Amino acid sequence: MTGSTGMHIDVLTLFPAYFTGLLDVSLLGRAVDSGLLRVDIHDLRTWTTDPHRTADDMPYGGGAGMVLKPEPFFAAVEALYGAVESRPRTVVLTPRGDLLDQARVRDLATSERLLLLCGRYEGIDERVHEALATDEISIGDYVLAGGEAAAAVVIEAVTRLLPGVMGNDRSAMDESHADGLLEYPQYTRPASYRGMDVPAILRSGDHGRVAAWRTRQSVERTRRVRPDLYARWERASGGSAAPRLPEDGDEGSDDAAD
Ligand code: JF8
Repeated sequence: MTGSTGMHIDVLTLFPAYFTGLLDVSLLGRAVDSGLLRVDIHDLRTWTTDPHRTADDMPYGGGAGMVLKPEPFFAAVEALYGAVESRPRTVVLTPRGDLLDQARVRDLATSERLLLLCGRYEGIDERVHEALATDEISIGDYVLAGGEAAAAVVIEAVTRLLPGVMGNDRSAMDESHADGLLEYPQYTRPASYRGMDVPAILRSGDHGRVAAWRTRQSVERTRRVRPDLYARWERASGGSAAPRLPEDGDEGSDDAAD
């Protein structure tokens, strides 16, 4: 890994096999191969001490299910980072965490090192949250069986922001006025497929009108599908690019104009 631009991510999990393959393909594989990203997956059981390598125990106070013991997490952190003073950004993936959004992803992407802690069963002993976590993050309001899928989401979202991982087109676009809006519709060949035509404006060669059409599609789609994002974008941008469209069903008038 390069010292200046690379990121080093450690993952603590009871299921290291979950990440097999993930780091070999596509964007993540390329980032690893080009030295921009290093990911070390660690089996939490490495830091258990009993012959059965027990990582969980019954919850104090009773109740169904098991809780991950604190000792293996603390031992792992001490083994991986030595002095407790020099610890990296440590993210516990948990349904009760802050909802992950792109601002948080950008923030995490500025770290040189990340440690991702994955729980299972009923979760992780609270003392791990208190003493080791710098961040508690949830990827959405639905129930997973453990933190691994959420950790994979964090790794992918962060990696695509690392300098050199993606093309410059994308980076420029992320900073543009369209930041915070949903994507506009994309088409490729053929121009007509099973009776469905690519909007004529996209084939007109008029880059100004194409850009205006795309912006309007993004704005309108966001307003209809994600009013929460739309309100935030309007506040952030002053609604600069937001001339109101007529209601649903009138979108075709754009295309007819060509
Ligand atoms: C878990 C450990 C999660 N958005 C999310 N839904 N569910 C989870 C999650 C995370 C960790 C554990 N069950 C046991 C669920 C996140 N992040």
